[in-house]
This record gives sequence, structure tokens and C-alpha cells, in this order.
Amino acid sequence: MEFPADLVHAGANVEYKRPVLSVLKIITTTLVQMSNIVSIDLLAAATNPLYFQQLVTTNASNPTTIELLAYNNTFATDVLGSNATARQLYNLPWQAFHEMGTYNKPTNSIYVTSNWNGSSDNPINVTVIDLGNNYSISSTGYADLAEANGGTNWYPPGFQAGNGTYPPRLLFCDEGDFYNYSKLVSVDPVTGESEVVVSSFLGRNFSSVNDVRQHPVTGDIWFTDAQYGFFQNFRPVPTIPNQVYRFSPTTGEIQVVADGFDQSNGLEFSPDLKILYVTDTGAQHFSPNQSRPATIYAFDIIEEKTLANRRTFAYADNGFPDGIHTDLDGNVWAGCGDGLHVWNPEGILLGKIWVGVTSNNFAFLPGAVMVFSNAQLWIVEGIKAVGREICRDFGVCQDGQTY
Ligand SMILES: *[C@@H]1O[C@H](CO)[C@@H](O)[C@H](O)[C@H]1NC(C)=O
Ligand SMILES: *[C@@H]1O[C@H](CO)[C@@H](O)[C@H](O)[C@H]1NC(C)=O
Ligand SMILES: *[C@@H]1O[C@H](CO)[C@@H](O)[C@H](O)[C@H]1NC(C)=O
Ligand SMILES: *[C@@H]1O[C@H](CO)[C@@H](O)[C@H](O)[C@H]1NC(C)=O
Ligand SMILES: *[C@@H]1O[C@H](CO)[C@@H](O)[C@H](O)[C@H]1NC(C)=O
Ligand SMILES: *[C@@H]1O[C@H](CO)[C@@H](O)[C@H](O)[C@H]1NC(C)=O
Ligand SMILES: *[C@@H]1O[C@H](CO)[C@@H](O)[C@H](O)[C@H]1NC(C)=O
Ligand SMILES: *[C@@H]1O[C@H](CO)[C@@H](O)[C@H](O)[C@H]1NC(C)=O
Ligand SMILES: *[C@@H]1O[C@H](CO)[C@@H](O)[C@H](O)[C@H]1NC(C)=O
Ligand SMILES: CC(=O)N[C@H]1CO[C@H](CO)[C@@H](O)[C@@H]1O
Repeated sequence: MEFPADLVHAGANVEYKRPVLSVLKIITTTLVQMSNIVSIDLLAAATNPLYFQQLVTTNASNPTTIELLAYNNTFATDVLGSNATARQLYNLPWQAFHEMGTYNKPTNSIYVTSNWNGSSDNPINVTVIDLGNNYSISSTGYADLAEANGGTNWYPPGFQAGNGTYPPRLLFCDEGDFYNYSKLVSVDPVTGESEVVVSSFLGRNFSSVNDVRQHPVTGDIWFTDAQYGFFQNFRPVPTIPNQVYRFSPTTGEIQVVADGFDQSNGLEFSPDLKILYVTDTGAQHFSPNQSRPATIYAFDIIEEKTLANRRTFAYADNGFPDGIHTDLDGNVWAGCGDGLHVWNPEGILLGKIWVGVTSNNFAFLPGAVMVFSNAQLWIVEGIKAVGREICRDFGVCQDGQTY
């Protein structure tokens, strides 16, 4: 089945194929690379534009090395700690590790979405990383999910913390295609059952919903919309601005809480739930343009429902900040053009987990962080930083932590 020609703009070569619900392949190869923490001399860098090129000698077109770069001493002492070790888990012939990175406790697995391969003959997969089986991976798909991107855990209305009979579901951003709405889709990863949660703004189509978080106190779903399905030739011309939405799954109430972005993309709460961070990946449309935004904005969250006091939090020196998470110290981590960047709550760059290639997203595990660099998967183990959602997702909580 082909998309009608009038839906497809010049250059596109897209055909429709129904997503499959099946495990495609299981792989268990592991490459190991250890790494030490390298201190950056910021004063030397300030007057030598070639400083970083001379520092990092890895051949980035064939990446096998991961470097831990401290731009501030606390990156080594407090964020990673002296025990941190880094290694590559996979370097595959396809881009299995792109977005999401959500842990599901019943399956003890991390769910990652693969990158768009250029044809709906080969729809975006969900890559399942089994933490109970040496990080072995398999690829799958779900009935209601056309082209998945970001995601999170979702505790549906009525969920009681610790109620093991009703585990959280995975919540996927589905970018949609020429036939299917862009929407949020909930999946039970044990049964494979899927369900549409929201597929329009009061009847208006989304462009390509990109990433999503659930407010752990109100249960509201906060998500972003961007235009990547259009840029990648599998969605029609956008008919709505790029915005951040708040949706109540209990009442259906939906509200635009922020606009004015080039491409609103990743979003994340501060650990005290007082701030929302939103990444703008405007530097990438049909092609890259580094004079457009590669920026993280911060907003104050007012009464758990609306946003105020938009400000520029950080600009990434390499690529653009895409997926974003916070740790319990309030540091802000984002996947960028050369790996993960970590800023303190004042927006000062503390360090990088450098892999030399675009790393769109990542996942915190207890004591570790996994980095998704599309064809490559990396892990840094033995870290001190604790992801904001480790307590909720893994049940590994700090004293007194309630969400
Ligand atoms: C995990 O996989 C790697 C690479 O295949 C292998 O060297 C290692 O022994 C495995 N570990 C376990 C516990 O199976
Ligand atoms: C980098 O790796 C690519 C791909 O393996 C290779 O073609 C190229 O020669 C390498 N460049 C250098 C400077 O090693
Ligand atoms: C480093 O790891 C060892 C072994 O797991 C542990 O005993 C020690 O407390 C850790 N040190 C730090 C500074 O985290
Ligand atoms: C699509 O996937 C195939 C293998 O599954 C790979 O050879 C090809 O390079 C991929 N293309 C893109 C654009 O990712
Ligand atoms: C889906 O996974 C299979 C292998 O499991 C791979 O060959 C294919 O290229 C993947 N497609 C995408 C779009 O990631
Ligand atoms: C768990 O939650 C489900 C759904 O709300 C409910 O039906 C069930 O009674 C709850 N079980 C316990 C033990 O609270
Ligand atoms: C909204 O999306 C649906 C599903 O792709 C499509 O059938 C419909 O024509 C779209 N509506 C508009 C106004 O673009
Ligand atoms: C890059 O983006 C800027 C700002 O939108 C625009 O003025 C410029 O023409 C673009 N450059 C190219 C090469 O497209
Ligand atoms: C280094 O980071 C620490 C912790 O975030 C911060 O207090 C300090 O001001 C930073 N130092 C510099 C020189 O930016
Ligand atoms: C995942 C999904 O909703 N797929 C649907 C996309 O649209 C085609 C054509 O209408 C349907 O056949 C698929 O089921």
C-alpha cells in the first residue's frame, strides 16, 4: 500500500506497512571500553578555539570510545564519582537506540525507540533491553503504535503506589504517518495490549508529538509537539504551532502551557517539581542549521498546572539538546551532538559523557546511565547521580523520598 502522491512532498519515498507485534531478533554481543575522567581547562579553551579538537582524538565516524569530560570539578567528585566506568554495549548496523528509554519493572527491561529508517516499509521499532539477561536486546512493535518517539512510564488514574496488581504502563509518543493520527499511546508491555490516550487538541491534529512526562503528584501528562514527521517525509504539512500541552487523563482537560518554540522537543521536571525544562531542537529541520536554537528553556510551574517566567537555561555547544532528564541534585542532563551534557541548576556546564556522535536520549538506572547514540548503546556504571524517576520506576528510593 502506498501513500497517495499528493500527500507526499518532493523527495519522499514512503510506503505504508502495518506495524508488527513480534520479536524480531535477539542479540547479546558486548564491546567493552573503560574510561577515566578528563579535566577540561576552561581558561585554555577560552583562548584556543582548537582546544577541544586537540583534546578528543577519537575517530568519531567509527566510534568505539567514550570519554568522561569534567568542565567543573564537581562532575568528577559529585556527579559521576570516582567509581564511574564507561563502556560500549552495542554498535549495530541499524539505529536501534534513539529515544524514550523507559524502565518497566514487571519485565525488568528498558524500552527504547529506534530511529526512522527512511521508509514506512521498515517502521520504527521498539528495542527492548533486558536488564536481567546481560543487556540482551530484541525488537518489537505494538498494534496502535505507528511511528514511536519519546515516552515515559504512565500510572493511569486509580493507580495506587505499591499496588503490584496494576503496574504502570508505557506511554509512547506516536508521531503518526500519512494515515494515522499523531497521538499518545499506552502499552502494557507484558501483554502487548495498546490503547490510544489522546489523539488531538480538541479536534485539531498534532504535528508529531515528541516527548512526554507524567507529573508524579497530579498524574497529569505533559507533552511536546514538533514537526519531525513532516521533516522526515512521513507526516503532512503541520497545521498547528509547536507547543507544550498539559492533559488530564482523569477529566480529558487539555491546555496549551507554552509556545514560541522553533521545535519543542524534550521536557522534564526539576526534582522538586517547581521547574519545567523544555528543549528546542530548531537547529534540525530538513537539514541542520546551527544558527537556529539548540537551547533549553526553563519555566516556573504555577500551582502544578501552568507555566510562567520563561528563561534561557542553557545552549548546547554541539548539536542540539534533545532528550532531557534531571537528577536528585537538580542537575539537568540532555542528549546532544557529541554525547550527554550535564548542567547544574544555574545552567553551568559541569561535564559531558562524550561519545563523539549524536546521542538523542538516555536512561538513568540505579547507579548507572545508558546513552542512546542510535547505532550505538553505551553505559556508564558506578555513578553517584540518581535520576529523578529512579524511585518511582525502579522502587529504589532515598530516605523520605515520596515520588
Ligand atoms: C555478557 O555478555 C558478554 C558479551 O557477550 C560476555 O562476555 C559476558 O560473559 C556476559 N555476561 C554474563 C553474565 O552472561
Ligand atoms: C575513521 O574511521 C573511518 C571508518 O572506519 C575510516 O574510513 C577513516 O579512515 C578513519 N579516519 C581516521 C583519521 O582514522
Ligand atoms: C566504589 O565501589 C565500591 C564497590 O562497589 C564500593 O564499596 C565503594 O563504596 C564505592 N565508592 C564510592 C566512592 O562510591
Ligand atoms: C535502514 O536499516 C538498514 C538495516 O536494517 C540499514 O542497512 C540502513 O542503513 C538503514 N538506513 C537508515 C537511513 O537508517
Ligand atoms: C527493526 O529491527 C530490525 C532487527 O531487529 C532491523 O533489521 C530493522 O532495521 C529495524 N528497523 C528500524 C526502523 O529500526
Ligand atoms: C490495584 O489497583 C486496581 C486498579 O485501580 C484495583 O482494581 C485493585 O483493587 C487495586 N488492588 C489493591 C490491592 O489495592
Ligand atoms: C487529521 O489526521 C487524520 C488522520 O491522519 C486525517 O484523516 C485528517 O484528514 C487530518 N485532519 C486535518 C484537518 O488535517
Ligand atoms: C539558517 O537559519 C537562519 C535563521 O533561520 C537563516 O537566516 C539562514 O538563511 C539559514 N541558513 C541556511 C544555509 O539555510
Ligand atoms: C562548579 O559546580 C558547582 C556545583 O554545581 C558550583 O557550585 C560552582 O559554582 C561551579 N564552579 C564554577 C567555577 O562554575
Ligand atoms: C498503528 C496504526 O494505527 N496503524 C493504522 C494506520 O493507518 C492504516 C490505514 O488506515 C491502518 O490500516 C493501520 O492500522
